[in-house]
Parts: sequence; C-alpha cells; structure tokens
Amino acid sequence: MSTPLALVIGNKNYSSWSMRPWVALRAAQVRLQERQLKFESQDWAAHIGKLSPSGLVPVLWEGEPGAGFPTWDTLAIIERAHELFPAQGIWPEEAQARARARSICAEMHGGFRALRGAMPMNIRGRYPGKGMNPEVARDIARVSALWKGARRQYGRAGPYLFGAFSAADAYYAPVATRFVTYDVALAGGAKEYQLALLEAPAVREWCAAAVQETEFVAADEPYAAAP
Ligand SMILES: N[C@@H](CCC(=O)N[C@@H](CS)C(=O)NCC(=O)O)C(=O)O
Repeated sequence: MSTPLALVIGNKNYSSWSMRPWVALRAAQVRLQERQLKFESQDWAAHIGKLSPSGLVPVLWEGEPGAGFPTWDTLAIIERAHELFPAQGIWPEEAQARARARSICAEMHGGFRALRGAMPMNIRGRYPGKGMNPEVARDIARVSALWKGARRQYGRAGPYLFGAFSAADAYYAPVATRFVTYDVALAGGAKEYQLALLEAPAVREWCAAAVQETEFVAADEPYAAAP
C-alpha cells in the first residue's frame, strides 16, 4: 500500500493557496485526506506549529500529518505530487506545453500582487466593482492575455489552458472565482475559459464547500464590516 497523503488547508472560502493544490490533486484523482485549520481558530493556534514548517497553509504530508514527510508551498507541493504520480496529468505531457504551464504558474505564484491584494479570494462574497484600479486592470489584462494565449497555442484538445485539466488551471481557479466575486467583465475566449474552469468538477466541489463556510476573517474582508 502506498503512503497515505494529507493536505493541510485553510478556509475554503478564503484560502486561494490551499485551493490550488487541492483542486490540482483532486482533478488528477489523487487520493488525499484533508486536514482543515480554519484561520484565527483555536485549532489553528494549537496545531499550525506542528502541521506546517512555514506556519502557512497548504502543506502536503506523506504519512501522518505532523509526523510524516511534509512538503510546503504550493508550487513545491504540485511538483512533489507530479513526482509521486507522474502519469496523472498534473502537468501537461508535452515538454514545451509543460514548460509553458510551469511559467504561467510561476508568474501567478510571484506576481499579480495588485489583483491579489485588492481582490482577495472570497468565494461566497459578492462585491461588484470593488478593488478595481489601474494596476489591477493591468493584472486582469495580463491574465486574460495569458489565458487566451495558452488556449490558442495549447488548448485545442479540450476546454482548459492545455486542453486537459492541469495544475495550470488549478493555479488560476481562484482568479476565476475572484472575477465572479468582483464582477470583472471578460471578453471572448477569456470569458469562455473562465466559465469552463468554474464548471470543472474539482473546482465546483471546492466552491460548494466554500459557500457553506460562515467564518468571517477580517483580514480577507476589506469590503465588509464584521457581522
Ligand atoms: N507561498 C505560499 C503562500 C501560502 C500562504 O500565504 N498561505 C496563507 C493562506 S492563503 C496563510 O497560510 N495565511 C496564514 C497566515 O498568514 O497566518 C504558498 O504558495 O503556499
């Protein structure tokens, strides 16, 4: 029997970094336990030190969470999962497509700060028009161009960036939900791709759980007063 895997995640409504590997591994049919630590909870305070070397989520554990082998930070988790399950399509199969997918994930990982700062992920929230400014508009234009470019060049075999669902789609799933939350208008191919991404089964599953969560985390809610 192979080593069981567990992913430590935060709130499904707010934690975009948790969403990415969860969706990537779910879409790749990787069997995975989930250990959720809600932000600002006693559970978080009591367990984050043992469950996360960096003090952040997500963390992938091979074996018992807190005792097995941890991999932390989203891109490292995706790469580790790809090494463990090389045939599961976590990255595109063709070498240049795989390189391009890694580029666009790395660009998300280190960039789009204006968009991420002004439009934090909040799957259940609806704040049309909030957060828009010239820097955010530039980030949105770049996301849109990047989506359309990957679709045009690599996406012929399916509805996703590289045809079949891959880690690149998981990386942009929290962006697709932000565009709903803040009612960001997209045109043509970018809109089509956003809708396909939101309909992907793993993305739907995460979002369905996210909208059930009721915790209010002020740090992730710049446009709402605490209830
Ligand atoms: N670069 C990290 C970022 C992880 C991150 O910032 N996680 C946030 C949640 S989305 C977190 O753990 N926040 C808790 C805190 O700052 O105390 C990754 O890719 O996993």
